[in-house]
Amino acid sequence: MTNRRNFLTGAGAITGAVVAASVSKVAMAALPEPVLQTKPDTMAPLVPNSGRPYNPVVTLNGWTLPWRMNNGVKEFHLVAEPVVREMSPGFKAHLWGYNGQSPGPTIEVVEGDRVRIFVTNKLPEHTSVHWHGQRLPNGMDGVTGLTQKGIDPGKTFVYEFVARRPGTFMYHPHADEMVQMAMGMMGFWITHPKAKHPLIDEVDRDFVFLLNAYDIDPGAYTPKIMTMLEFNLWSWNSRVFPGIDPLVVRKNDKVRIRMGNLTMTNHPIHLHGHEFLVTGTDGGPTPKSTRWYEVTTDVAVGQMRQIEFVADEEGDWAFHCHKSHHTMNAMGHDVPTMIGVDHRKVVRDIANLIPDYMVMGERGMADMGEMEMPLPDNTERMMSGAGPFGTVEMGGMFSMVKVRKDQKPGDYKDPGWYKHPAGEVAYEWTGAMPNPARFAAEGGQTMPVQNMPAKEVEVQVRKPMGRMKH
Ligand SMILES: [Cu+2]
Repeated sequence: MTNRRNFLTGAGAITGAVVAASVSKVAMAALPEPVLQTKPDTMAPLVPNSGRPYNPVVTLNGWTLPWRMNNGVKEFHLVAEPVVREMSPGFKAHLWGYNGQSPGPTIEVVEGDRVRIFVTNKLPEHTSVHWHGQRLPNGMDGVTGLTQKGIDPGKTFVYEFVARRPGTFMYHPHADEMVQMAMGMMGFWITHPKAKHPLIDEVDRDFVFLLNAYDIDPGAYTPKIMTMLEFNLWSWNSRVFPGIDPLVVRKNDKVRIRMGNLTMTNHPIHLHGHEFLVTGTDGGPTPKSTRWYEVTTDVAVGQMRQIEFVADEEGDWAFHCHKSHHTMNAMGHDVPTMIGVDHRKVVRDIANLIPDYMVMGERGMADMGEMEMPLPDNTERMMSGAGPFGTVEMGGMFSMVKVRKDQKPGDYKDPGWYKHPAGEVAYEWTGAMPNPARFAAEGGQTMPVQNMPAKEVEVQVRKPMGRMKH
């Protein structure tokens, strides 16, 4: 899957283009030329060519916005506009975003930088940009109606402030928020420390992505904006597995991953094969005395978390949200739980009438990963991803951390599948099967029930998937 695409196409793929149409050329003359991106590829880190140096981040399936230095001020130009986002190969969504993509480009600056951001609105309604988590003058906080007038369609506003504290931040509209965030308007912001910081370690790899969610009916292109709970596409940077690029690292690299949650529910993010420390939150780096090792960290709504670990175990390690419905994509069918129901006779009878008839789910849902079901155009399959041992049966918020000893420093190209050393893959047992030893029941110790049901019932587990809306 990832091999089908060019993982890192380099800075050359960032195409400069002057925004045309509703904003006049004269008005734009004094502004930095907006840089647009049309591809969903993970772009090479943008090494700073002016200002203080730093180790740039890698935005998963995204990119960093170039800037212009103007008398010591870093000038950026964001264009809020409708965009087409390929959420995974062959599945496109009509979203709103910035500079050609959703999410918008990552903004990277250094603690102490004076930053000026021009925001041009090419949406059909007003907008604003809130710089989530920043210390800044109140009037630069971007809350429409409260701290500024909305930016009307065709207008450009200027935000200017000093990036006062190092850390992990986000940006998003604070105008018609429910609609604009449901449509994909958001981006990441990193403020690097200006000098060695006692709580911020230098790392070899620094990845960033936003947790976001959409409700797009199978076959449709545009998200439903009124949805509060029943989202059906759980994405990282507006991509769903198998469209999310792997996080490629060299063995023994120190790795930092920064995540921000702009969905309406929490996401317990889980890494296989390694333990990590939460080294930062929305409020900046965490004091060392508060850190403990985990393999799952919950990222609540509106929060940011940065995790760090040494990648000292080679392999293809799953990295995903631990809510199982968040590692599946949209499904258009009503699927009752069929586990344990033997349909064979019924199917044989119906198949006599309807030759293509099939039943889903009587052995679990894994068959769905392999079945070539006819789907409406532009529909992401519920779970897929061709792995080295078959279908991965995942969707949504799922990727891999690929740890390789021969990966070069600074090389983020997908190395392909891990080649397991002989004897290190789970294998089928073909020897004799001894009879299992079963313990005698040790019941009779529970507290007596007062009102016993008239007849004993054996409960059948029914998975909560009535409408397959996760
Ligand atoms: Cu989740």
